[in-house]
Amino acid sequence: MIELYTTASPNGFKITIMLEELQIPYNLHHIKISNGDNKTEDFLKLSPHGRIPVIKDTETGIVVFESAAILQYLAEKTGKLLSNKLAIRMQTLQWLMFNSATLAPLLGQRVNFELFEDNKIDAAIQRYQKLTVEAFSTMNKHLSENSYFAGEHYSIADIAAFGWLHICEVIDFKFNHFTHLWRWYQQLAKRKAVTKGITLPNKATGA
Ligand SMILES: N[C@@H](CCC(=O)N[C@@H](CS)C(=O)NCC(=O)O)C(=O)O
Repeated sequence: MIELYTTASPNGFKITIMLEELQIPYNLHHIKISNGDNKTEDFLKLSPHGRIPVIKDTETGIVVFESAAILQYLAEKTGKLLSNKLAIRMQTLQWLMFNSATLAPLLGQRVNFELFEDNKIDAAIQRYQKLTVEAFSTMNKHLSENSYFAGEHYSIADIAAFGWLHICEVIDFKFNHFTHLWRWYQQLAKRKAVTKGITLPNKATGA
């Protein structure tokens, strides 16, 4: 059984989408960040940096934090959504890492400076708008020649990117003029596991 500790957030959505795609049993424990649930002693034993998502696989005893590592673990465990063919596997992992190292941190800063920060700093707002639009453009170009991030193969790289792109859609960080990225987004949004994955953390109770 997979024990998942998460909330409704871009990094959290990735894992509920993945578990819904895999159709494997899991328990969802809702971590309320505003209550500081992610800073308790027990939670820090699972996720030492105090962030969601984190999973514990009771079958193997393995605990994994960092959304990309969790996606990879679940893919390895089930043999799904990460090909064993080296070229496809590397294409998947490179876009998975692009998400963790480039897209997600840049969008996180953009959300902070554009929406959360009381003191609006023009230079910071413009910098993160420019860098996120540059990332959208790179993804758009790739998707103009490929159905998914790993070519013709739907994979964990798509799930990782969707978590953040969905938040962009919700908070109106527009990307629909990047027509290939928008086509890909709409295609994923129709998947049953994706619609369920982005609503589930809201419904969970407990923790
Ligand atoms: N790189 C991490 C980022 C995790 C992260 O920042 N999670 C946020 C929610 S999306 C969080 O737990 N925030 C709580 C906090 O900052 O105290 C991942 O991909 O899992």
